[in-house]
Amino acid sequence: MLYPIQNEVRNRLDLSGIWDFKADPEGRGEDEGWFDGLEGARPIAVPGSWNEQYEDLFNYLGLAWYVRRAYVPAGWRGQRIFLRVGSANYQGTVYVNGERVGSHEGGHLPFAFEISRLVRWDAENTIAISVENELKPTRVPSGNMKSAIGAFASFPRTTFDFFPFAGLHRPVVLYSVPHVAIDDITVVTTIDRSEGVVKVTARLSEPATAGGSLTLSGGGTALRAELAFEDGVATAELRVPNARLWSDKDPYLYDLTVQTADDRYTLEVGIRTIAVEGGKILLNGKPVQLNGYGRHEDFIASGKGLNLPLMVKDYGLMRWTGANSYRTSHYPYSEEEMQLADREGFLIIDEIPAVSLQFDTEENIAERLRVSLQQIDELVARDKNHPSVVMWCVANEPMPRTLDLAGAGDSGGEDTGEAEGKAMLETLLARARELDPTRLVTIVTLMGGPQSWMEQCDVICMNRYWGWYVLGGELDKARASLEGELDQVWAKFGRPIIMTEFGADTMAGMHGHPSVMWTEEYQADFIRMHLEAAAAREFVAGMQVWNFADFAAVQSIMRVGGLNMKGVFTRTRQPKMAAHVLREFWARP
Ligand code: BDP
Repeated sequence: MLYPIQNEVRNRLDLSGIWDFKADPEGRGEDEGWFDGLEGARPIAVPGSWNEQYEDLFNYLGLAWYVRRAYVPAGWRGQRIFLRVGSANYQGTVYVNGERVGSHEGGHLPFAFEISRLVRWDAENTIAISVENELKPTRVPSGNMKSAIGAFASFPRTTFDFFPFAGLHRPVVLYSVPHVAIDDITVVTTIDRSEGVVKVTARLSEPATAGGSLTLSGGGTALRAELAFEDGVATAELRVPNARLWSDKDPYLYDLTVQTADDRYTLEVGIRTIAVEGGKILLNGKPVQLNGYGRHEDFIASGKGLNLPLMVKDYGLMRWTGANSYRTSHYPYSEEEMQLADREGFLIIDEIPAVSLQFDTEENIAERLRVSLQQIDELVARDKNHPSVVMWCVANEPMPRTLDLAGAGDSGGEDTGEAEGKAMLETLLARARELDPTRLVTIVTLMGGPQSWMEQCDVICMNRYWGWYVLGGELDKARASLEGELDQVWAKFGRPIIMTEFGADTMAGMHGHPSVMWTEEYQADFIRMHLEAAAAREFVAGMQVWNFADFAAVQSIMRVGGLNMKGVFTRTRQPKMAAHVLREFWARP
């Protein structure tokens, strides 16, 4: 799943823009041939969520159609042509010139179909994509669960705390490649004293025997190796003397080019290693702290749609607070986001959309397992070459049937689904580790969940809300509970701990002296308390505040105005007092 690029042998045409759009609540489009064009269509922006573009579509999660026409440039003739969708949430189906080409499920990862035989060279081509985002118990993440009925039910009925935005969220692109193309590249870097070792495996689109070359350039270095493809696969190793290592402080990128007789692909490569030793995470053999945020792809009007100016601005704001890290809570972010992280030196915990996994019936668990494994496969295939990605996260807050909020490690003899959960979660961890033994793997755990679910994690990632959902308003007691739990978990596992979530809803502009819940003062005190507790513990290897910015959640009595207000910044990116506390801790000269 190489990112489509433009060079002298490859082409790329971005179809972002205004498309025709029509909701299809009765599912008539396929029978009525809507793929040929939409009657009574309205304009819609791609990328973007439909929910934020039209008021009547705000809560619409059913089927909808996107259509546009495009020429394929004549210069692409003789090449293989693909249509690639960056993200269609949740299920996307592609039609070209009236023919159904294929479908993809899972809302946050790219998919591409070859359309060479369908292309018209002498006329415009009609491209249609239907997208459907129904909430279902078997999907990942799940919705419309029976258990969600009751006083804490939300609308829409998600199992997760963010708005289920729908639509084409990332660019749709046409691209072309030579007939025998470079299909995949895997880069693994290690360090041998002052040398950087770059091991590259390249795969062709055919099992051919062929020659090729590999070059690495940057910082005055230019290295070359031969590639001998057998059965379409070749490997080579380059040793970079006095390598300039990639890190959060110096995110140096080399250019790596794979060249074959017909094709050429260049990607940016950072030479770095990531490992764990005792209570430390080691980047290039040296301890590093992962300070930053849990985030969301979320903004007014664009919804979950790729928003490049916002992305650049957010990196600036994160840096301003001194952050060097974030988690792609709770789904894979755009490829553009990952590229920027490589360039800006952010350390990423890269997460699949397995948020709030529940362990109810055997059939549901089996289906969610299937989808989650597919998402791990696709995520690793997409992101494996990003130096910024240091850890795979295979689940956020999997949910036992009962919670042990007092932290006594005892469920009172009830069946919490611990065994089923452990089996599924360990299967997910094993898959990520098998696909990529060079990175760390983890599960982000829920407050009061079974500790046995952490056993196979390289890093213990904990979401904890001492002082908010538990002991709200009592920060002294909250601190004692937090410290007690951190010490207990360290004593038990002896592995680095990252607090992947801690946060307090805060209404910007609301003040209190003394500070009370929801005021800016309370959030500032709450965050200070957590950072102090962490600073006193060497085994805490990272602190990620929940959340970077206020974001759209679902409607419930817990979410004022449908927003989760735990942001350190407002939804329009103005700092709350807490941002200054973070600067004090993280951005000190
Ligand atoms: C955690 C979830 C996160 C929520 C957060 C909260 O991981 O998605 O938004 O709590 O309640 O449980 O704010």
